[in-house]
Amino acid sequence: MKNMERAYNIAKDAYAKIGVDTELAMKKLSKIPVSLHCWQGDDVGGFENPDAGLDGGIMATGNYPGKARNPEQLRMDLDKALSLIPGKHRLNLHAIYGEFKGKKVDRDEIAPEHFSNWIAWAKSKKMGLDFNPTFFSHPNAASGFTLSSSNEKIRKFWVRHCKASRKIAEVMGKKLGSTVVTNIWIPDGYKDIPVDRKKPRETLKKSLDEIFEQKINPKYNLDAVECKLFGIGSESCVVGSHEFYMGYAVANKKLLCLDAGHFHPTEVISDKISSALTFLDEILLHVSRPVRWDSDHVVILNDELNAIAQEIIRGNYLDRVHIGLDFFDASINRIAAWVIGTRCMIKALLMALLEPISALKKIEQSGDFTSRLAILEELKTMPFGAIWDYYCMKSSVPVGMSWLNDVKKYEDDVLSKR
Ligand code: RNT
Ligand code: ZN
Repeated sequence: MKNMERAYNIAKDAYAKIGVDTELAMKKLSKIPVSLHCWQGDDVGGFENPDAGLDGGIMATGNYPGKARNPEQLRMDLDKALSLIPGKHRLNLHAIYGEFKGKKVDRDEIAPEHFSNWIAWAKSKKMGLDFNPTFFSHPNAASGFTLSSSNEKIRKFWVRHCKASRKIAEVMGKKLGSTVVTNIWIPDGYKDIPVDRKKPRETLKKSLDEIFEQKINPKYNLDAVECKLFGIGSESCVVGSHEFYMGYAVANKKLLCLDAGHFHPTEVISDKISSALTFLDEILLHVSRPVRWDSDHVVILNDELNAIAQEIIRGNYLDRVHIGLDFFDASINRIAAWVIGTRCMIKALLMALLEPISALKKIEQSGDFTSRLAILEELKTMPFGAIWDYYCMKSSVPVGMSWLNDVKKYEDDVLSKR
């Protein structure tokens, strides 16, 4: 404790010398919510049918023991993860995580009552919720097409599902006094080269228009649309592409969801944030980590994560960017996955908050790119770790790697007995 404070004070002075107020940075950081995705806790399984497999071109590989099998377990695991993460955050739920009490409730029949336990849980923790209709792992998605389906019955089913989801989100927003972001991601696409790319895209537009005919107060719910380049089994054409949803979001004042794993391998979402926000009021991020064909590895503190955080902070976009996480790894302890990914996101935000931004901008505007490069590199070895440790301590969560002991103990006491 003493050493940590000493280290903090030395670091604080070092940052003060370059014009950075570490206290202010930590204060700002404590107000940035990250939306934790519930689906890391059970490999995107949900509670409709515990034996149903995951489809839709996404995949959780691995079979690490102890995954949550019911809502109580998932909430317990989330409680554990949240106790190891500094700050106040949100929970992002998928529609398949409703509590149906063994009853068959089809996706177009889901209602707020199926989420009342989640709402009560969030309320007790003063947390906000976010929401997602689930367009995969369902017989009506088996053809690979949902909102862009040429089968009118199927298409209408998914339109109803999405409308029901937005109604649930509205109630969540009202009850929790915190705006819900409802994100639409559909898996629709072709494995092989299609003849007609136009028809499914026109159909998708029509479905979205029908969904949004149902007006919901933006105080309670905001809608986002998530684009993707390809999925497993939709390698040749994804209906909801970047251009499609960028266009749709701009034309209809929706949020665009940028998932870090949904673009060409050398394309990065950090470079898209300021472009998208030139034309859109708000965006949603799915912070993830693409590796080869997989778009959903656990987030780590890499260059792109830093760049994402820098773009948000340098652009002063905090009230226009909703930060959500999206990864699922079933090969490691699932609670650790949440903790690692979320702590990394917060670390990246803190690093970005510790930059001498206005000085750097001035240097850049003056054309002194030599100083820009030199300073950006020197910043990398500033004593960031001391600020991070102090922030964790002040937030009453474990400092450094000590959180791992908590997770291991929880694994022994709880997970290994499931
Ligand atoms: C899939 C999308 C989508 C999902 C979640 C489960 O590629 O990223 O966001 O990961 O909805
Ligand atoms: Zn995503």
